[in-house]
Amino acid sequence: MGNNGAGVAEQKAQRVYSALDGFRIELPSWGFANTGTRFGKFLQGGAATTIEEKFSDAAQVNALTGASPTVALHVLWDLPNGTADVPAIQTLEKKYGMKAGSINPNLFQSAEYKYGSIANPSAEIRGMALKHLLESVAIGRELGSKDVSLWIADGSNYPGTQSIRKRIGWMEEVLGATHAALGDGQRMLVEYKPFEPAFYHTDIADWGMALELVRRCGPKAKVLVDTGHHAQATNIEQIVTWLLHVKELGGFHFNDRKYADDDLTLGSIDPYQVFRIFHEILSAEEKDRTDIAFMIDQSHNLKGKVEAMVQTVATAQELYAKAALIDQVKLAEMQQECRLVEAEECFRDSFWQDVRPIVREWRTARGLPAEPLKALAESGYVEKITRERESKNARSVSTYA
Ligand code: PSV
Ligand code: MN
Ligand code: MN
Repeated sequence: MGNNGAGVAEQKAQRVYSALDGFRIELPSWGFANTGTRFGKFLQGGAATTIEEKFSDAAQVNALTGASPTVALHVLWDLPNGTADVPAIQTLEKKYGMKAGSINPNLFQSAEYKYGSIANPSAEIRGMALKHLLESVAIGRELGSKDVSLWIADGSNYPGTQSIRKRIGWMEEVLGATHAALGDGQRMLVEYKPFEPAFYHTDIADWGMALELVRRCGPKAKVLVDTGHHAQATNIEQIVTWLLHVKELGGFHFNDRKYADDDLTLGSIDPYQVFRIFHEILSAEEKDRTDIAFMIDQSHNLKGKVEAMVQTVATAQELYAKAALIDQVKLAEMQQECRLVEAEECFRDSFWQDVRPIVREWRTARGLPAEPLKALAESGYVEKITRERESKNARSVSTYA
Protein backbone atom coordinates (compact mmCIF):
# COMPACT_ATOMS: atom_id res chain seq x y z
CA MET A 1 0.00 0.00 0.00
CA GLY A 2 2.80 2.35 1.09
CA ASN A 3 4.78 1.57 -2.07
CA ASN A 4 1.72 1.83 -4.22
CA GLY A 5 0.94 5.23 -2.69
CA ALA A 6 4.48 6.38 -3.44
CA GLY A 7 4.12 5.08 -7.02
CA VAL A 8 0.91 7.06 -7.55
CA ALA A 9 2.51 10.21 -6.15
CA GLU A 10 5.50 9.70 -8.44
CA GLN A 11 3.21 9.27 -11.44
CA LYS A 12 1.33 12.42 -10.57
CA ALA A 13 4.52 14.38 -10.19
CA GLN A 14 5.71 13.15 -13.58
CA ARG A 15 2.48 14.20 -15.26
CA VAL A 16 2.70 17.65 -13.72
CA TYR A 17 6.38 18.02 -14.61
CA SER A 18 5.90 17.12 -18.24
CA ALA A 19 2.79 19.31 -18.54
CA LEU A 20 4.57 22.32 -17.05
CA ASP A 21 7.72 21.76 -19.11
CA GLY A 22 5.61 22.18 -22.23
CA PHE A 23 3.38 24.99 -21.01
CA ARG A 24 3.89 28.47 -22.45
CA ILE A 25 1.60 31.48 -22.22
CA GLU A 26 2.24 34.78 -24.00
CA LEU A 27 2.18 38.15 -22.26
CA PRO A 28 0.40 41.16 -23.78
CA SER A 29 2.54 44.31 -24.05
CA TRP A 30 -0.61 46.34 -23.29
CA GLY A 31 -0.99 44.56 -19.94
CA PHE A 32 1.99 46.54 -18.59
CA ALA A 33 0.77 49.93 -19.79
CA ASN A 34 -1.69 52.31 -18.20
CA THR A 35 -5.24 51.39 -19.06
CA GLY A 36 -8.60 52.35 -17.68
CA THR A 37 -12.30 52.39 -18.30
CA ARG A 38 -14.38 54.91 -20.20
CA PHE A 39 -14.80 56.70 -16.87
CA GLY A 40 -11.15 57.39 -16.37
CA LYS A 41 -7.62 56.13 -16.03
CA PHE A 42 -5.78 55.74 -12.75
CA LEU A 43 -2.15 55.95 -13.73
CA GLN A 44 0.24 53.63 -11.91
CA GLY A 45 3.69 54.88 -10.96
CA GLY A 46 5.34 51.73 -12.34
CA ALA A 47 3.32 51.35 -15.53
CA ALA A 48 5.31 50.96 -18.75
CA THR A 49 5.11 53.86 -21.16
CA THR A 50 7.71 52.70 -23.68
CA ILE A 51 8.19 49.46 -25.56
CA GLU A 52 11.49 48.95 -23.76
CA GLU A 53 9.72 49.16 -20.39
CA LYS A 54 7.15 46.63 -21.62
CA PHE A 55 9.92 44.22 -22.64
CA SER A 56 11.63 44.73 -19.29
CA ASP A 57 8.43 43.94 -17.35
CA ALA A 58 7.63 40.92 -19.51
CA ALA A 59 11.18 39.60 -19.03
CA GLN A 60 10.72 39.93 -15.27
CA VAL A 61 7.51 37.86 -15.40
CA ASN A 62 9.25 35.22 -17.52
CA ALA A 63 12.28 35.08 -15.21
CA LEU A 64 9.99 34.34 -12.26
CA THR A 65 7.62 31.86 -13.93
CA GLY A 66 9.67 30.29 -16.74
CA ALA A 67 6.55 30.11 -18.90
CA SER A 68 6.30 33.37 -20.83
CA PRO A 69 9.20 33.95 -23.21
CA THR A 70 7.14 35.88 -25.79
CA VAL A 71 5.39 39.21 -25.70
CA ALA A 72 2.43 40.11 -27.91
CA LEU A 73 2.84 43.43 -29.69
CA HIS A 74 0.14 45.91 -30.69
CA VAL A 75 1.22 47.54 -33.93
CA LEU A 76 -0.02 51.08 -33.42
CA TRP A 77 1.12 51.27 -29.80
CA ASP A 78 4.41 49.34 -30.05
CA LEU A 79 5.51 49.78 -33.68
CA PRO A 80 3.93 53.11 -34.68
CA ASN A 81 6.27 53.29 -37.68
CA GLY A 82 5.49 49.78 -38.86
CA THR A 83 8.34 47.69 -40.25
CA ALA A 84 10.73 50.61 -39.68
CA ASP A 85 10.48 49.80 -35.96
CA VAL A 86 11.47 46.15 -36.42
CA PRO A 87 15.24 46.69 -35.77
CA ALA A 88 14.43 48.43 -32.47
CA ILE A 89 12.27 45.47 -31.43
CA GLN A 90 15.07 43.07 -32.39
CA THR A 91 17.49 45.00 -30.20
CA LEU A 92 15.06 44.66 -27.27
CA GLU A 93 14.61 40.95 -27.96
CA LYS A 94 18.36 40.47 -27.56
CA LYS A 95 18.71 42.78 -24.57
CA TYR A 96 15.90 41.18 -22.57
CA GLY A 97 16.09 37.59 -23.85
CA MET A 98 12.45 37.74 -24.95
CA LYS A 99 10.89 37.12 -28.37
CA ALA A 100 8.19 39.13 -30.08
CA GLY A 101 5.02 37.07 -30.07
CA SER A 102 1.75 37.64 -31.88
CA ILE A 103 1.39 40.81 -33.91
CA ASN A 104 -1.88 42.63 -33.20
CA PRO A 105 -3.04 45.10 -35.84
CA ASN A 106 -5.05 48.05 -34.59
CA LEU A 107 -8.21 48.50 -36.62
CA PHE A 108 -10.26 50.34 -34.03
CA GLN A 109 -8.58 53.54 -32.94
CA SER A 110 -8.32 55.78 -35.98
CA ALA A 111 -11.13 58.26 -36.64
CA GLU A 112 -11.60 56.72 -40.09
CA TYR A 113 -12.86 53.50 -38.47
CA LYS A 114 -15.96 55.12 -36.97
CA TYR A 115 -18.19 52.98 -39.21
CA GLY A 116 -15.87 50.02 -39.39
CA SER A 117 -12.52 48.96 -40.80
CA ILE A 118 -12.55 45.82 -42.97
CA ALA A 119 -16.37 45.96 -43.15
CA ASN A 120 -16.62 49.71 -43.71
CA PRO A 121 -18.95 50.69 -46.61
CA SER A 122 -16.15 52.90 -47.95
CA ALA A 123 -13.76 51.05 -50.25
CA GLU A 124 -11.11 53.63 -49.42
CA ILE A 125 -11.29 52.90 -45.69
CA ARG A 126 -11.30 49.14 -46.30
CA GLY A 127 -8.18 49.73 -48.37
CA MET A 128 -6.59 51.60 -45.47
CA ALA A 129 -7.42 48.67 -43.16
CA LEU A 130 -5.94 46.19 -45.63
CA LYS A 131 -2.78 48.26 -45.88
CA HIS A 132 -2.40 48.12 -42.10
CA LEU A 133 -3.02 44.37 -42.11
CA LEU A 134 -0.38 43.84 -44.80
CA GLU A 135 2.05 45.96 -42.82
CA SER A 136 1.30 43.77 -39.78
CA VAL A 137 1.99 40.63 -41.83
CA ALA A 138 5.30 42.15 -42.97
CA ILE A 139 6.23 42.98 -39.36
CA GLY A 140 5.44 39.40 -38.34
CA ARG A 141 7.54 38.01 -41.18
CA GLU A 142 10.53 40.23 -40.38
CA LEU A 143 10.39 39.41 -36.68
CA GLY A 144 9.95 35.69 -37.34
CA SER A 145 6.77 35.78 -35.33
CA LYS A 146 4.17 33.17 -36.16
CA ASP A 147 0.78 34.76 -35.55
CA VAL A 148 -0.93 37.89 -36.76
CA SER A 149 -3.85 38.12 -34.40
CA LEU A 150 -6.93 40.03 -35.51
CA TRP A 151 -9.64 41.50 -33.38
CA ILE A 152 -12.17 43.30 -35.54
CA ALA A 153 -14.19 45.90 -33.65
CA ASP A 154 -16.58 46.48 -36.56
CA GLY A 155 -20.33 46.50 -36.14
CA SER A 156 -23.33 48.78 -35.81
CA ASN A 157 -25.46 50.18 -33.03
CA TYR A 158 -28.95 50.28 -34.54
CA PRO A 159 -31.04 47.89 -36.64
CA GLY A 160 -31.32 48.80 -40.29
CA THR A 161 -28.39 51.21 -40.27
CA GLN A 162 -25.93 48.89 -42.05
CA SER A 163 -26.16 46.02 -44.52
CA ILE A 164 -24.97 43.07 -42.48
CA ARG A 165 -24.81 40.98 -45.66
CA LYS A 166 -22.66 43.39 -47.69
CA ARG A 167 -20.31 43.71 -44.76
CA ILE A 168 -19.75 39.94 -44.77
CA GLY A 169 -18.58 40.15 -48.38
CA TRP A 170 -16.26 43.08 -47.67
CA MET A 171 -14.67 41.25 -44.76
CA GLU A 172 -14.13 38.15 -46.90
CA GLU A 173 -12.27 40.23 -49.48
CA VAL A 174 -9.95 41.96 -47.01
CA LEU A 175 -9.27 38.86 -44.90
CA GLY A 176 -8.67 36.80 -48.05
CA ALA A 177 -6.11 39.35 -49.30
CA THR A 178 -4.40 39.33 -45.89
CA HIS A 179 -4.24 35.54 -45.91
CA ALA A 180 -2.70 35.59 -49.37
CA ALA A 181 0.18 37.73 -48.07
CA LEU A 182 1.12 35.37 -45.21
CA GLY A 183 4.54 33.78 -45.56
CA ASP A 184 5.57 30.21 -44.77
CA GLY A 185 5.13 29.53 -41.09
CA GLN A 186 2.84 32.51 -40.58
CA ARG A 187 -0.76 32.24 -39.42
CA MET A 188 -3.67 34.61 -39.09
CA LEU A 189 -5.83 34.21 -35.99
CA VAL A 190 -9.36 35.60 -36.08
CA GLU A 191 -11.01 36.59 -32.81
CA TYR A 192 -14.77 36.93 -32.32
CA LYS A 193 -16.76 39.06 -29.91
CA PRO A 194 -20.53 39.56 -29.68
CA PHE A 195 -20.61 43.13 -28.34
CA GLU A 196 -18.61 46.28 -27.62
CA PRO A 197 -17.77 48.72 -29.02
CA ALA A 198 -20.78 47.95 -31.25
CA PHE A 199 -23.96 47.11 -29.40
CA TYR A 200 -26.45 45.96 -32.02
CA HIS A 201 -24.39 43.78 -34.33
CA THR A 202 -20.72 42.87 -34.35
CA ASP A 203 -19.41 41.75 -37.76
CA ILE A 204 -17.57 38.73 -36.31
CA ALA A 205 -19.85 38.01 -33.38
CA ASP A 206 -19.27 34.36 -32.58
CA TRP A 207 -17.19 31.27 -33.29
CA GLY A 208 -19.46 30.17 -36.14
CA MET A 209 -18.81 33.39 -38.05
CA ALA A 210 -15.10 33.30 -37.27
CA LEU A 211 -14.90 29.65 -38.33
CA GLU A 212 -16.66 30.27 -41.63
CA LEU A 213 -14.40 33.24 -42.37
CA VAL A 214 -11.17 31.39 -41.61
CA ARG A 215 -12.29 28.44 -43.72
CA ARG A 216 -12.95 30.74 -46.65
CA CYS A 217 -9.57 32.42 -46.20
CA GLY A 218 -7.49 29.24 -46.26
CA PRO A 219 -5.32 26.90 -44.19
CA LYS A 220 -3.19 29.54 -42.49
CA ALA A 221 -6.22 31.17 -40.86
CA LYS A 222 -7.47 29.82 -37.52
CA VAL A 223 -9.98 30.87 -34.87
CA LEU A 224 -8.89 32.57 -31.67
CA VAL A 225 -11.03 32.10 -28.55
CA ASP A 226 -10.97 35.01 -26.11
CA THR A 227 -12.62 33.72 -22.94
CA GLY A 228 -14.20 37.12 -22.24
CA HIS A 229 -15.96 37.29 -25.58
CA HIS A 230 -19.08 35.19 -25.04
CA ALA A 231 -22.61 35.66 -23.84
CA GLN A 232 -23.12 34.72 -20.19
CA ALA A 233 -23.40 30.98 -19.55
CA THR A 234 -21.89 29.96 -22.91
CA ASN A 235 -20.20 26.58 -22.67
CA ILE A 236 -16.77 27.73 -23.85
CA GLU A 237 -15.11 24.33 -23.48
CA GLN A 238 -17.65 22.88 -25.91
CA ILE A 239 -16.69 25.51 -28.49
CA VAL A 240 -13.04 24.65 -27.86
CA THR A 241 -13.78 20.97 -28.41
CA TRP A 242 -15.55 21.64 -31.69
CA LEU A 243 -12.72 23.84 -32.94
CA LEU A 244 -10.20 21.16 -31.97
CA HIS A 245 -12.31 18.54 -33.74
CA VAL A 246 -12.42 20.50 -36.99
CA LYS A 247 -8.73 21.48 -36.60
CA GLU A 248 -9.39 25.20 -36.70
CA LEU A 249 -8.40 26.24 -33.18
CA GLY A 250 -5.47 28.64 -33.39
CA GLY A 251 -5.20 30.02 -29.90
CA PHE A 252 -6.62 31.66 -26.82
CA HIS A 253 -6.78 35.00 -25.15
CA PHE A 254 -7.23 34.13 -21.49
CA ASN A 255 -8.84 36.42 -18.96
CA ASP A 256 -11.74 36.11 -16.56
CA ARG A 257 -15.00 37.99 -16.31
CA LYS A 258 -18.02 38.42 -14.13
CA TYR A 259 -20.22 40.52 -16.39
CA ALA A 260 -18.83 41.26 -19.85
CA ASP A 261 -15.36 41.62 -21.40
CA ASP A 262 -13.96 42.48 -17.97
CA ASP A 263 -10.34 41.39 -18.68
CA LEU A 264 -9.88 40.22 -15.08
CA THR A 265 -7.12 37.89 -13.89
CA LEU A 266 -7.39 34.36 -15.32
CA GLY A 267 -9.18 32.04 -12.91
CA SER A 268 -10.06 34.82 -10.46
CA ILE A 269 -13.83 34.34 -10.87
CA ASP A 270 -14.20 30.83 -12.29
CA PRO A 271 -11.07 28.69 -12.12
CA TYR A 272 -13.15 25.58 -12.88
CA GLN A 273 -13.86 26.94 -16.36
CA VAL A 274 -10.15 27.30 -17.18
CA PHE A 275 -9.61 23.77 -15.85
CA ARG A 276 -12.42 22.47 -18.11
CA ILE A 277 -10.89 24.20 -21.13
CA PHE A 278 -7.44 22.79 -20.36
CA HIS A 279 -8.98 19.35 -19.95
CA GLU A 280 -10.50 19.48 -23.43
CA ILE A 281 -7.12 20.44 -24.85
CA LEU A 282 -5.18 17.81 -22.93
CA SER A 283 -7.65 15.08 -23.82
CA ALA A 284 -7.42 15.84 -27.56
CA GLU A 285 -5.04 13.84 -29.68
CA GLU A 286 -1.46 15.08 -29.51
CA LYS A 287 -1.39 16.02 -33.22
CA ASP A 288 -4.53 18.16 -32.84
CA ARG A 289 -3.26 20.21 -29.96
CA THR A 290 0.31 20.99 -30.81
CA ASP A 291 -0.34 24.28 -32.53
CA ILE A 292 -2.47 26.18 -30.04
CA ALA A 293 -1.14 29.53 -28.86
CA PHE A 294 -1.96 30.37 -25.25
CA MET A 295 -1.99 34.11 -24.67
CA ILE A 296 -3.11 36.44 -21.93
CA ASP A 297 -5.36 39.38 -22.79
CA GLN A 298 -5.76 41.29 -19.55
CA SER A 299 -5.52 44.87 -18.40
CA HIS A 300 -5.24 45.41 -14.69
CA ASN A 301 -6.48 48.85 -13.81
CA LEU A 302 -6.29 48.57 -10.05
CA LYS A 303 -3.85 45.73 -9.28
CA GLY A 304 -0.13 46.27 -9.75
CA LYS A 305 0.55 45.27 -13.35
CA VAL A 306 3.67 43.12 -13.00
CA GLU A 307 2.32 41.45 -9.85
CA ALA A 308 -0.99 40.68 -11.55
CA MET A 309 0.78 39.20 -14.55
CA VAL A 310 2.97 36.95 -12.37
CA GLN A 311 -0.17 35.90 -10.48
CA THR A 312 -1.90 35.13 -13.81
CA VAL A 313 0.90 32.96 -15.18
CA ALA A 314 1.28 31.09 -11.87
CA THR A 315 -2.49 30.46 -11.76
CA ALA A 316 -2.47 29.23 -15.36
CA GLN A 317 0.36 26.83 -14.49
CA GLU A 318 -1.55 25.49 -11.48
CA LEU A 319 -4.78 24.97 -13.42
CA TYR A 320 -2.92 23.31 -16.29
CA ALA A 321 -1.20 21.01 -13.77
CA LYS A 322 -4.58 20.10 -12.26
CA ALA A 323 -5.98 19.25 -15.69
CA ALA A 324 -2.88 17.15 -16.40
CA LEU A 325 -3.67 15.06 -13.32
CA ILE A 326 -6.87 13.67 -14.80
CA ASP A 327 -6.47 10.00 -15.54
CA GLN A 328 -7.68 10.12 -19.15
CA VAL A 329 -7.86 6.35 -19.56
CA LYS A 330 -9.91 5.83 -16.42
CA LEU A 331 -12.18 8.77 -17.23
CA ALA A 332 -12.82 7.53 -20.77
CA GLU A 333 -13.76 4.11 -19.39
CA MET A 334 -16.24 5.61 -16.93
CA GLN A 335 -17.73 7.84 -19.60
CA GLN A 336 -18.12 4.91 -21.96
CA GLU A 337 -19.90 2.86 -19.31
CA CYS A 338 -22.00 5.88 -18.26
CA ARG A 339 -20.79 5.66 -14.65
CA LEU A 340 -21.82 9.27 -14.27
CA VAL A 341 -21.09 10.05 -10.66
CA GLU A 342 -17.78 8.18 -10.74
CA ALA A 343 -16.77 10.03 -13.88
CA GLU A 344 -17.71 13.37 -12.41
CA GLU A 345 -15.86 12.59 -9.19
CA CYS A 346 -12.76 11.52 -11.12
CA PHE A 347 -12.90 14.87 -12.95
CA ARG A 348 -13.58 16.92 -9.83
CA ASP A 349 -10.97 15.08 -7.83
CA SER A 350 -8.21 16.45 -10.06
CA PHE A 351 -9.63 19.95 -9.83
CA TRP A 352 -9.71 19.87 -6.05
CA GLN A 353 -6.17 18.55 -5.59
CA ASP A 354 -3.76 21.05 -4.18
CA VAL A 355 -1.06 20.96 -6.85
CA ARG A 356 0.86 23.87 -5.39
CA PRO A 357 3.42 21.70 -3.56
CA ILE A 358 4.28 19.78 -6.79
CA VAL A 359 4.36 23.01 -8.80
CA ARG A 360 6.75 24.49 -6.22
CA GLU A 361 8.99 21.44 -6.53
CA TRP A 362 8.90 21.72 -10.31
CA ARG A 363 9.90 25.37 -10.09
CA THR A 364 12.84 24.60 -7.83
CA ALA A 365 13.92 21.71 -10.06
CA ARG A 366 13.94 24.08 -13.04
CA GLY A 367 15.96 26.74 -11.22
CA LEU A 368 12.95 29.04 -10.78
CA PRO A 369 11.81 30.65 -7.54
CA ALA A 370 9.41 28.33 -5.68
CA GLU A 371 7.06 31.26 -4.96
CA PRO A 372 7.13 33.69 -7.90
CA LEU A 373 4.98 36.38 -6.26
CA LYS A 374 7.08 36.32 -3.11
CA ALA A 375 10.24 36.44 -5.23
CA LEU A 376 8.87 39.45 -7.08
CA ALA A 377 8.20 41.23 -3.80
CA GLU A 378 11.72 40.40 -2.54
CA SER A 379 13.38 41.46 -5.78
CA GLY A 380 12.40 45.10 -5.32
CA TYR A 381 11.64 45.25 -9.08
CA VAL A 382 8.28 47.00 -8.68
CA GLU A 383 9.74 49.63 -6.34
CA LYS A 384 12.63 50.18 -8.75
CA ILE A 385 10.43 50.72 -11.83
CA THR A 386 8.08 52.89 -9.80
CA ARG A 387 10.97 55.13 -8.76
CA GLU A 388 12.30 55.30 -12.29
CA ARG A 389 8.97 55.84 -14.04
CA GLU A 390 6.78 57.68 -11.59
CA SER A 391 7.52 61.19 -12.74
CA LYS A 392 6.05 60.21 -16.14
CA ASN A 393 3.08 58.51 -14.52
CA ALA A 394 2.43 60.97 -11.71
CA ARG A 395 -0.98 62.27 -12.71
CA SER A 396 -4.26 60.53 -12.13
CA VAL A 397 -6.69 61.62 -14.81
CA SER A 398 -10.41 61.23 -15.03
CA THR A 399 -12.13 61.40 -18.38
CA TYR A 400 -15.61 60.85 -16.99
CA ALA A 401 -18.12 62.17 -19.48
C1 PSV B 1 -10.98 44.23 -27.00
O1 PSV B 1 -12.08 43.43 -26.71
C2 PSV B 1 -9.74 43.42 -26.85
O2 PSV B 1 -9.71 43.02 -25.49
C3 PSV B 1 -9.70 42.22 -27.78
O3 PSV B 1 -9.91 41.07 -27.03
C4 PSV B 1 -8.32 42.25 -28.39
O4 PSV B 1 -7.75 40.99 -28.46
C5 PSV B 1 -7.58 43.15 -27.42
O5 PSV B 1 -8.55 44.13 -27.09
C6 PSV B 1 -6.35 43.77 -27.99
O6 PSV B 1 -6.61 44.44 -29.22
MN1 MN C 1 -8.62 39.42 -27.00
MN1 MN D 1 -11.44 41.67 -25.25
